[in-house]
Amino acid sequence: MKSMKALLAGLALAALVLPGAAVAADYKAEYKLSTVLGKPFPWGVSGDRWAELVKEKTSGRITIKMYPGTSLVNGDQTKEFTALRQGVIDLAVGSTINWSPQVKELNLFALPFLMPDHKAIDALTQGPVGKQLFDLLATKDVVPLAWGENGFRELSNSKKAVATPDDLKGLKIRVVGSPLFLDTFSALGANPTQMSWADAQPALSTSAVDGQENPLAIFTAAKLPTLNQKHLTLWGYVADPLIFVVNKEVWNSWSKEDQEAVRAAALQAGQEGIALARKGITAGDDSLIKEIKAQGVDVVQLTPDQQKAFQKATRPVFDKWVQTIGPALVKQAEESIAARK
Ligand code: X2X
Repeated sequence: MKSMKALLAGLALAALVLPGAAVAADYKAEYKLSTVLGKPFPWGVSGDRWAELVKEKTSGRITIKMYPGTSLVNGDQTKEFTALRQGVIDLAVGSTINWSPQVKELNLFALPFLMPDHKAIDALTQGPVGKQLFDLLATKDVVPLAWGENGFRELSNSKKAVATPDDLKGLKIRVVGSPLFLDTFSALGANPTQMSWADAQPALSTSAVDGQENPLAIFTAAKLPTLNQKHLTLWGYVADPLIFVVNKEVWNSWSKEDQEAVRAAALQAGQEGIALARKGITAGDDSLIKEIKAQGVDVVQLTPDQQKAFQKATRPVFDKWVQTIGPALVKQAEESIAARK
């Protein structure tokens, strides 16, 4: 009896002296973070930065390892969200496009010509639309923490300059795994084919497909001009935000203090990542576009009238997908964009 008391007193003392150790006992030695792209792509830099900031802000209590190439789901980007829900993935910095097969509202960002500029993206992610989408994600076994950015997706191909929908006729274009993209490119008369990013690069290099669409930071970092992509059209038809999330069970296993550290780290990494994703592609700083031209790529910047022709051709697709996404959410998005500063 006496020794039991002593033991309990000793345990209580240990808990007082070593609170960190007591908490850390239910923590995993390492948490798995999924991304499609690693460094030096802005996407990979964001994931890496999140991991680094978490380590710093939790004094090493939480260690995150990044798995780029969506390797935790064998490269199948469209399975990432499901794996995250199931706990196969602990955290992710994921694309709205890749999660849209499971979360149909995320197709919002792929509505052709919804967002005219970067401020329009911010009006959505930082406004009521962003909040509604986070509330929705929170009902799906994940805790959304911050927005990042993949970016405006520009069109490239190996065959010819594209300035009108007619120029796209018959071109074989690799698109991401969301049916909305098939509809958009079919409406433009192209021949879209769905594949993962991992499959896209060999398909471009062997000319199994003629073209693709991705943000300019990816176009350059993946060296697409060396994969026959000599024609680029700046049309800004859709933009893809990224979302920082944690699996809910994992989140619940952390102390309040650590949860807030992980959230603050995500917000900071997200902000830095957005700045990086926009570097060199704005009116104020178009250095990346200049760099692309210097690589011998023929760059077509659509005039507003030329852009309208693409918008008109894809309007039926926009209208069709409003029904899937939800008319109220799309209306809120259009209002937020119209009111942007
Ligand atoms: O597959 C793509 O095109 C990429 C890398 O941009 C996404 O994951 C959405």
